[in-house]
Amino acid sequence: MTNQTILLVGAPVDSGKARQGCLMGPDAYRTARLPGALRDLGHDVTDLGNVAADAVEIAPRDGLNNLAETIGWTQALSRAAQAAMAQGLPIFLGGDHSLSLGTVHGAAAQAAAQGRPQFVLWLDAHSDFHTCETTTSGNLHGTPLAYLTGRMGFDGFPPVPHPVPEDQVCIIGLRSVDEPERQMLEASNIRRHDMRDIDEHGIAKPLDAFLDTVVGAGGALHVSLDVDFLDPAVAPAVGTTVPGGATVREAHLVMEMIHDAGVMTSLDLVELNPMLDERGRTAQLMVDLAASALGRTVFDRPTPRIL
Ligand code: 6HN
Ligand code: MN
Ligand code: MN
Ligand code: MN
Repeated sequence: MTNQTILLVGAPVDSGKARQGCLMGPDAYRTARLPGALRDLGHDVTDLGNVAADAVEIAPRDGLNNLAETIGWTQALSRAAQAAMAQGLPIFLGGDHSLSLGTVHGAAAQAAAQGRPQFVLWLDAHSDFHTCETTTSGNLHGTPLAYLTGRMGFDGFPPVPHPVPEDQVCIIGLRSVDEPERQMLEASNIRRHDMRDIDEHGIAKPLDAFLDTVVGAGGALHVSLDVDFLDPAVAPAVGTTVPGGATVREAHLVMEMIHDAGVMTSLDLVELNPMLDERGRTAQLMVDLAASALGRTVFDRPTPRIL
């Protein structure tokens, strides 16, 4: 396989929801040996350390939690994403899913500068398609796909000059969608595959169709992997578990197919809360999935170390 230049960018974002702990995610991935796992595959890996949020002053808004802080992260991570993408393939070590407000914003700007269409694969139990007006939890980790596709209702956030076209977004793993999200999704061209769809038809077919579109368009693909895409039985370390998620092999197959398509240009690992983990097993699984997306095959897998 071809060696890639990989930049690890820590994004210890914890402002997107009430339960704290995702700020420890970047160090959990380092401790679970993400850099070593990628170097073992022959990649050139640089850890750029953690990004810090911009200081933003904006009046709090009723019903929205940690608005100023989340805007500060969005600005800082958009810049960090653009800078890292000019050097290689960034992996953003989250942090909760509100970090994608910034990472995809920056990725889309970089793709536009290169004249490439931006595609987004969202692996999640949730659609994260609320606006600041429709959210009932007030948790901004439930909003990035609405922001990034250019919806109204994000006053105070950076403008979105390069919205990702709806038909270039694919969500896989859905099993928890709020009513306003459902209505907006049904009125949209976002491609979406819920767990029933996966049960009936398998995960490979819809993914293959999406990847073929990306390849055909010469697109840049941002992959956003939420821990809760996985079944809570195998990935307990997340605050928003929903039963009935992807199996270990389904998730690896997704990552292996992404690698084979050769189109991934940036990756988020989000929502890991190490406080909720069991002996690091969720962090380890996320590291293994990232390795699959970067070329590890079944035959490369060593006998697991006993931790
Ligand atoms: N995530 N729809 C719920 C809410 O609070 O808006 C859950 C959001 C989950 C966010 O998956 O990153
Ligand atoms: Mn999410
Ligand atoms: Mn989720
Ligand atoms: Mn194909």
